[in-house]
Amino acid sequence: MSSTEGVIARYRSYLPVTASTPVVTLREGDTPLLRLRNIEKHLACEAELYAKFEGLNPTASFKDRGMTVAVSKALEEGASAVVCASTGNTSASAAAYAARANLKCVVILPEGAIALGKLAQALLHGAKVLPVAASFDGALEIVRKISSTYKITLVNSINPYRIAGQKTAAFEVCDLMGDAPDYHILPVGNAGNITAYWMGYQEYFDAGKCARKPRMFGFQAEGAAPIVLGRPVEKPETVASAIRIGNPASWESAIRARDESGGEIRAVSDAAILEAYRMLARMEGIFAEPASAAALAGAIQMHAERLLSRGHRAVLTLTGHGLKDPGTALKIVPEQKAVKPDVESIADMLGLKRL
Ligand code: AN7
Repeated sequence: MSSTEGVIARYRSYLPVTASTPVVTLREGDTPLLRLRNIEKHLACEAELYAKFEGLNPTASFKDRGMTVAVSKALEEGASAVVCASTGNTSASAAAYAARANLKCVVILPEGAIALGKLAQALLHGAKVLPVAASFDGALEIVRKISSTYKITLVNSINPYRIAGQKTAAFEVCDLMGDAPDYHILPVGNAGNITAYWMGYQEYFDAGKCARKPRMFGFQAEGAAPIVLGRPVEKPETVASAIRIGNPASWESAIRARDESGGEIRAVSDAAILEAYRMLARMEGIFAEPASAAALAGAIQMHAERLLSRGHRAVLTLTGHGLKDPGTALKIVPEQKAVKPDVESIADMLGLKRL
């Protein structure tokens, strides 16, 4: 079936849907896999680096792959409302898919900690947005309790339908490359996505659709690295607000993905994240959000340790679009000053030579 019909239509036989499941889709998935040749050259990296740019999903993050399945199943099961906690992207995606399904959507957000674009999305799609004076982890705790006590369906990634939908990204990587890569590198927050990719690669391998499985390398931000530290972080802090998470819900399954694949979960600094963020934009024309850039910061760290060698292929998931968080971009570029609206002085300033 055509890839332009969304991930449920494309990968139906791998997903927990039946002929009677009402499919709620915005035609998510089918995102590009882009070779990062300029960055390879700049780093003198002999391995091939590819970016799976998930910022090109309908609400501009990878969350849409899981949300199409979670919201379709919620509708099938007769729900009238969905709820999630979020660092931003889950709320934007839940709000959009709920709008399309005529479901109410409630989002509980850590107050003042959400990138502007994501907040605008949730609000404009008509979600009931409730900021709380808590971290993401505190917000998730509330959502768990509400959904286990009241009639409202949880659509965070503890909902297994979310993970099922998100595993389709691994299928797409294999379909596009002809096999699984040697390494799959991605940011880790609540740890749903690393869980989902590993599930996807395993299922594709078992189905004979790929001949190998990648080593999974997950990267947390240094100030929000509970899995790396081996204990929850009470006050997670990082410029990458999407992964400002101190007690990931899918902790155990992330560790399984790491260990079963022979991979690692590591940390990268905010400085390295911002450097990678800038590199993607300037060297490759890819505007990804800061959390996504943690994947490239991770690849750079692996390259420095000579983990990526000639003949290796590494896929980096760039989880969300940079337009979600224009504030961070504007903070790290030179301030713009107005110039005189005069051709001669602008040409002078640019050092242009006359024809
Ligand atoms: C851009 O939206 O947790 O490890 O509430 O938005 O699967 O949590 C977002 C997470 C990486 C981490 N990159 O993925 C939320 C939320 C971006 C993200 C992650 C998120 P997980």
